[in-house]
Amino acid sequence: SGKRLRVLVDMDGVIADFEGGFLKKFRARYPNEPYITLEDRRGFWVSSQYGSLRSDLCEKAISIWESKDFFIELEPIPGGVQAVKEMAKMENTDVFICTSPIKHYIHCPYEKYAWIDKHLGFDFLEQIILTRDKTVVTGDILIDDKPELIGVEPNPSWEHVLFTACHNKHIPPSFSRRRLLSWADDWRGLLESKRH
Ligand code: UMP
Repeated sequence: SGKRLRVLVDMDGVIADFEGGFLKKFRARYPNEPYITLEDRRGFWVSSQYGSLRSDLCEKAISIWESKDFFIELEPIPGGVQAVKEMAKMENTDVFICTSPIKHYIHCPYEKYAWIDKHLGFDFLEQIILTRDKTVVTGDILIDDKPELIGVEPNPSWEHVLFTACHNKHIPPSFSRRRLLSWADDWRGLLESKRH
């Protein structure tokens, strides 16, 4: 009522298909190594699950997203780009893309900007927040597939809405946390629920 709504939208796993892009490039680069299907993914950290499959697979997994062109070539998650464009055009609504770059910084931050330019347009570069700690960013909602968002701020201003991904879909429903099952789910209703 009278106030603008600030929506923070995560990038990897929410609008850009990190998991699909990873698996495709891992299999292409390491055709003779075992891999984890998207159906069998558990836990946010791909590197941890690969490392538990066989210890040397942890660094092989990391080599994939540290490579040039990994982030820019990620496919959009179905409906995500359209939803973000639509919410950005809504009255009294500010949308920011809030994403954590990897610390191997030679390609990733640049390619995240290039991806947003390519899929959401040059003007959307104004809306990018790169941070490793999302708890210090203020907003009304954060749509993110990472189950645990921790940082230096113990009481973040946003409500974390868990976006369903292959790695988190087995986490049991919780009364204290809402989910968005996909971009076909009712994200408009979610935003409306925060305007009161
Ligand atoms: N990431 C890793 N290791 C993994 C999986 C992902 O470093 O096993 C990176 C990729 C993304 C970042 O840059 O973590 C996730 O960012 P957010 O989706 O939390 O913004």
